Formats: sequence, C-alpha cells, structure tokens
Amino acid sequence: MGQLVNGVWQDTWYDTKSTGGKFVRSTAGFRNWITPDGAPGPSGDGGFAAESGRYHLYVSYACPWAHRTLIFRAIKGLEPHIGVSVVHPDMLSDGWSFADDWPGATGDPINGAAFVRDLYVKARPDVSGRATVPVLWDKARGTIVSNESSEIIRMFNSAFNGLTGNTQDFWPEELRAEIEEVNARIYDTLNNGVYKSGFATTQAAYDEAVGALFETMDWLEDRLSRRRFLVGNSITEADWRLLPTLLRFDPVYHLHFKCNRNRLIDFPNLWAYTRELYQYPGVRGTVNFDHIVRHYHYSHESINPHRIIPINPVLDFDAPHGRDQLAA
Ligand SMILES: N[C@@H](CCC(=O)N[C@@H](CS)C(=O)NCC(=O)O)C(=O)O
Repeated sequence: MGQLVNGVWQDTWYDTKSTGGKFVRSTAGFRNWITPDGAPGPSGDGGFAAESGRYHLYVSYACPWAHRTLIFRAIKGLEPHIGVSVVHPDMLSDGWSFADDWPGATGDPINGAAFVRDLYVKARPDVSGRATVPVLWDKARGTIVSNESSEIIRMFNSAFNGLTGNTQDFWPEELRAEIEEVNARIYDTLNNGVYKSGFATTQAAYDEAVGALFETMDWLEDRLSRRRFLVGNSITEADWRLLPTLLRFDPVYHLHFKCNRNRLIDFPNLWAYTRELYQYPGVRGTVNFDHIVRHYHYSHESINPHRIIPINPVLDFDAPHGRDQLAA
C-alpha cells in the first residue's frame, strides 16, 4: 500500500506518528458531478452528462465506501447503463490491483490498467494522494469524474432518472437536514470509526475511537427499536450508508479492528434491520463476503502479520427480519 506523489508511487503505510496514534482519512481529489444535462454540479467541472454506457465504476467488493456505490447502482436500475470492474481482494505494496486470479476479480477491460493508481495517473499525470476505490471513470473524456463515494451515490440517486425511469428518491428534500445529521454521526464514529479503532497505534487513540463507536451502536439500537428506518418512514441514503459497515462488523471489524465490546448480532434491532436492508431487491448481489474477509486479513500486514484468515461465524442474513411489524 502507498500513495502517489506528483504522479510517482511511494510505498508507505498510514502515518499515525504526526497525529498521536490516530488514523486520519484524507479527502478525495476528484470531485466532479454527473448531471442530467452536463451542467456543473456542486463542485468540480461541468461536461459530465448522464449517458448510457459512458461511465464505468471501479470498485473493491471489500471496501465499504465502494459498496455504497454498488448498492445505489443496483437499486436505482443503473446496472445496464454503468459498467463495473472489480479489483483483486489483496491490496499490497502496489495498492489495489487488477490481477484477475481470484473469483469475482474482473481485471480492467476498459483501460487495461494493472493497478488502480494507473487510473489516477492517466486522469492527472502529476496527481498526488491515495489511489482509493471507488473510482467513477468517464470513458468519453478518459478521466475520473469522482472518487468520493458520498457524492457518487447522490449522482446515482437522481442524475440518470431520465434514462432509467427510476425516480425513487433516497435523498428527499424534506429529510435532508436530518439525514445529514445522522450521516455525520455515523460517518465519524462508525463508518470511519471502525478504521480509527483498527488503525490506532496508541491505546488512547483506540480507546477514544472504540468508546464512541459503541455509544453510536447503542444509540442506533435504541433508535431502531422504535422506528423501522433511520430517518423518515422509508429507506433513505442514511440507511444505505450504514449497511456496508454493519455487514462487515462481525466477520471483520469485531476481531481484526478490535471492535469487540459486542457483536452486531448482540443488538437485536440493529441485526434485524441489517437483514431487512440486505434482503432489499438487488442488494444481496452486491455483497461478497469472500472478498471482504480475505481483503482485510490478508492486506493489513501490520495488524495481522501472518495473514491467517479466521474461521469466522456463519451469519444467516436471509433469516426473516420481522421488521414489517414495526411502525415506520
Ligand atoms: N473518501 C473515499 C474513501 C475511499 C477509501 O478510503 N477507500 C479505501 C478502501 S476501503 C481505499 O481505497 N484505500 C486505499 C488507500 O488508502 O491507499 C470515499 O468514500 O469514496
């Protein structure tokens, strides 16, 4: 694993020395938006109009941020319009690779890249920063539209509605303020909190992260005992952003990232809620536990130096969730 500095790859693990043992996630560098007519979005340049077959999504099945974009691609009917390439689950000194010698890893038929970093250099030869997934690629202009999952899912939520006819809105105007509030807490303490816990290199940094993480799990358990979904009375973006973290909780975060005060299955409401979202049409096909379990345990040498893949519990995500009884 490493990062690009002026277009050149440097193999370095995360620097936690300058931050008192804390893992600090860097911000994404490509922030353009696809819009129905190519008008500029909230940031970046215009010229990225919604067109069938023009865009391509590069993901890892293991990565929770990439997972959100796969979920939106599925539930918004975008699979016929936006292609996908899947990296190999092992992320080693060259970063994410397009080796295809693993079931489900596709290689890169679009750009013929060997590594995800090659896409970044192709898009911007002097690029600096981490070569992360997801990457939303524009085949017409040969560049990266966006590498920020929270913005890619908002494009997918509405930009292609004219093409797909799917007008379901997971980011409804009247709920935006509350969704943002819930997202902020879940992002900081849970989506990113598991990483802050797992990548901490001091006891204090770990204690702070894992404490906040389980406070949020308790808060969610209570909230979901009274309501079916996080905000409003139907599924919103806030639910879809939470799901990838919950799916990975018991197989990965509990052991590998030391998030072990409780398991997900110890929270009855949160566990049933996870099953309901997993069973939503189209979602199951975006989940690949083989890549998830392999990636984390094999790639993070500083956490698991012998690269032993644990046996793990078998969880029945298809068990009835019973949440239809609950007032929405
Ligand atoms: N802000 C990004 C974060 C994406 C991200 O951190 N992806 C991880 C995989 S889970 C990655 O590619 N890491 C490689 C690295 O940090 O070098 C987003 O949400 O899209």
